[in-house]
Amino acid sequence: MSDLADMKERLERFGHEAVERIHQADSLQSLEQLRIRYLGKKGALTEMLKGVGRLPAEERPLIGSAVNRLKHELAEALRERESLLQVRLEEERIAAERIDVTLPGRRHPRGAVHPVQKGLDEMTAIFQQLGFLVAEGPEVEDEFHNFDALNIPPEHPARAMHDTFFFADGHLLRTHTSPVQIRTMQSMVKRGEEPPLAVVAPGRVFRCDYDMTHSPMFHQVEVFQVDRKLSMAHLKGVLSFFLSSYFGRDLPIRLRPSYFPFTEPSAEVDIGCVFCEGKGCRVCKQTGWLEVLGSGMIHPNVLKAVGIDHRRYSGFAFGLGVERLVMLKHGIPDLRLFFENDVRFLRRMGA
Ligand code: 2U9
Repeated sequence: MSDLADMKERLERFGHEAVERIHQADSLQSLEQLRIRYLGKKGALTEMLKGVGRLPAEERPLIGSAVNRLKHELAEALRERESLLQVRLEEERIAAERIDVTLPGRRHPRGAVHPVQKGLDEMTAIFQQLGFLVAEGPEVEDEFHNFDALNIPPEHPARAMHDTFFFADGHLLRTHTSPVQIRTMQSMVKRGEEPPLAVVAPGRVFRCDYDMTHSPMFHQVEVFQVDRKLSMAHLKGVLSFFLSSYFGRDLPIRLRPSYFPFTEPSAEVDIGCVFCEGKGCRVCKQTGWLEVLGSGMIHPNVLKAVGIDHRRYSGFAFGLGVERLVMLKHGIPDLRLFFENDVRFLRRMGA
């Protein structure tokens, strides 16, 4: 075999092998390595072309064009393989990103208003319906607004350390929402205005007390109205409307004489037992009545403390514990259920 034929054969074998390797390259990286190996500056084909220059003159055109053809052939094979690998890469990416639209959706558990907040909102709305203004105030109070202005003197047991959370500087966590009423009346007087004034004060209150039926934090709704010639009859009318609205049916109510420092006369308010309809059961201790709130005519000293003339004006007031009323309405047996945040309870209550 002549040198020329031998050279051509080796060239062809080399070409076959190179094309084969290119076809087998399975990544763009390995393909790039092959491109460098064959067509790079120091690549095999470049070296071969340099070698063509050293051949006898008559062999140069033949071998030279064969090397050039091979160079183009390999370049074409590299391009082809590259676009194939790119398509494959794109297909893999799409396959990995594919969304199965038939999968069931992920459920986002829906939140709900806490039963205590719901009760508070419902109660507040009933008084708004009657024309009462909603008032809110600070949870950290001073002794004047929480006690003195409400005719609770310094030696009164309600001021003792074991009932009230005090701060070192003499401030305290309000033990009722009455200070909101005091502040509302004060700002009315400050504006140079006179009663009538009708306010509902819903909010969080704090007492250092914790057992089966007491939580150190609970909620109150307090209501008061000041005007000329208000009497216990007006009090009873508002109470009766409120309690029947909240419980969603006509309820008998009764007032029993009682004592609170901020009201005179004072009365505790009962409703006919919602569990036995007044026939007598375990919950009402066979009395047929359930105590639901405290009330009375605003004490003259309270009106004096805020600068309202108690000879011209009178007022009624009452306060209720929201948790207690929500428990009675929904037959909830234990106060602590409100604060444990067990979702089974919260869901049952409407979540
Ligand atoms: C002003 C004057 C008087 C509000 C009143 C009660 C009676 C009462 C309790 C019910 C259960 C508090 O949440 S509870 O523990 N409240 O018994 N509250 S009279 O009297 C006021 C309020 C504001 C200016």
